[in-house]
Amino acid sequence: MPFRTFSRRQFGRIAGWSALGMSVLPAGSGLAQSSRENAAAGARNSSGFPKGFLWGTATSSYQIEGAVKEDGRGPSIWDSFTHTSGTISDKSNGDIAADHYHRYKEDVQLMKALGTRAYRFSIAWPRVFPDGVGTPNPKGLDFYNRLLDELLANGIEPFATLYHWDLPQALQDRHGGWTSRETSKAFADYSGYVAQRLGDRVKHFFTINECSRMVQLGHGLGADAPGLKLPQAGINQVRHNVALGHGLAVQAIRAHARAGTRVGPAENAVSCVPAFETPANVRAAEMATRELNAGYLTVMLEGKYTDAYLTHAGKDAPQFTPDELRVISTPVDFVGLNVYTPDHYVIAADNGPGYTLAPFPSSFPHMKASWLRPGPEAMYWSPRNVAKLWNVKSIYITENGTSSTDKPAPDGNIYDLDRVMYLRNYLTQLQRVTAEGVPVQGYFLWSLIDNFEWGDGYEQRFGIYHVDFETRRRTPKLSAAFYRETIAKNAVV
Ligand code: GBH
Repeated sequence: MPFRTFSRRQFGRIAGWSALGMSVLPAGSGLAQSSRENAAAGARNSSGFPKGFLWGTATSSYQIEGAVKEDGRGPSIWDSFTHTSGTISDKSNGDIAADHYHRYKEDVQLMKALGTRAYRFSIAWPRVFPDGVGTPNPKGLDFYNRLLDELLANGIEPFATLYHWDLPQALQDRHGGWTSRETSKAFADYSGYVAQRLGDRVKHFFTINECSRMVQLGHGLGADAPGLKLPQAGINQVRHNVALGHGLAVQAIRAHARAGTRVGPAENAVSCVPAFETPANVRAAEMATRELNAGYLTVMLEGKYTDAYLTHAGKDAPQFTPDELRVISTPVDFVGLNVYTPDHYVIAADNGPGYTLAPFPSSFPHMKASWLRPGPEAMYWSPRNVAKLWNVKSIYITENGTSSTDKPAPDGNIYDLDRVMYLRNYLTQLQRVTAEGVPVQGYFLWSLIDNFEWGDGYEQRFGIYHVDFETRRRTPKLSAAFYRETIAKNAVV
């Protein structure tokens, strides 16, 4: 049997939904009423989320858009990287990806069918400034104008990420990219321009997605663009320049956006979970969170590198000025956290740092991606530790999700039970943390649709909608039905 398919016109009766046991409610009629009732039930129910909790999905430009040469877009470091042999496991690239550039209207309908009220996407810097700096390209910005209008017309609030790794190649060529502060400054100029032009409709901006990954994998391991393997001093300097770019961008957005615009980072913070919950282990996990994020959230929120970070770096420590630390720690309005896996289980210890990071036994399970060890408690401890350590008053979970094999069953449906299991367990911990008053205000599931998964090409699918990369047809997986039901009830189902 072929995949379940639907067009925009057919949306009110998506075959995939009913085949997956979901009733399809006509848009604009009973749905609003029933979600209100469900939300009220959720508030009484121990599995419920706070009233008004914001449910969304997330994507990024290079992973979904395609159209890399259209409307004046300049090349990015990811175009160069994917077109270098030996970089991507299946030798693929993002030239077409999910073709979102041409199919964004259909994709907004996918969001609407889930009942999501928010969408986190990223803006491709080389569409807006093909050369990194200088004259903006109006046609590039127009794509985001069209997307924003479509989102708002469908009742979906846009949350824009300014940098999800697609640096204009021109800046890599001219300055060595993030090895130079010139790139930090160029990022601020671009951010200010976008905030001015889109700030009438975008009320929430994320600066940089996962500083940690672009520093480590892009400049240390060479596994992500720009594929550099710098010595430790170089990596530490890139980390500092990236943090500086974040701080300068916060200031530029404040200077150019409308009053009330909110801005913050979206970081894959190193997630430290107490091995089990004794007061000593809980305290140890807090200390580990502060130290292991020293070059990222800690410096952004405290305005200094920890003593242990600088001592450990020794002669490789980054060059910085006190003024730069003040810029890096410009106050933010919220912290975005990408939560996938517990990076460390922590045990209190009578040693120098005060904790031991327990090594993972080789028998510890993982999801389809070998790095993705399921540890649902990370969804509790990541926001809880960030709120506690730095008194953060507003947190968004900016990504959470998993890949799965996602092979259609004989009946044509994709029963991604491992993803449903993963999401159900993580959302249970998210419910726990919100019920305890930790200020998590929204959740963006990674990802809306299958997409280009960086070095893993198209071999790891993270979408809750399947994409056939031959036809670009989208089909809901079972997890889409699960998420839709969770949103409608405002409670884990
Ligand atoms: C996120 O990274 C990204 O923001 C997103 O673009 C991506 O599609 C999504 O998650 C799914 O991966 O290869 O063994 O060195 C998630 C955090 C941290 C996960 C680095 C992969 C590399 C492991 N990532 N990690 S390894």
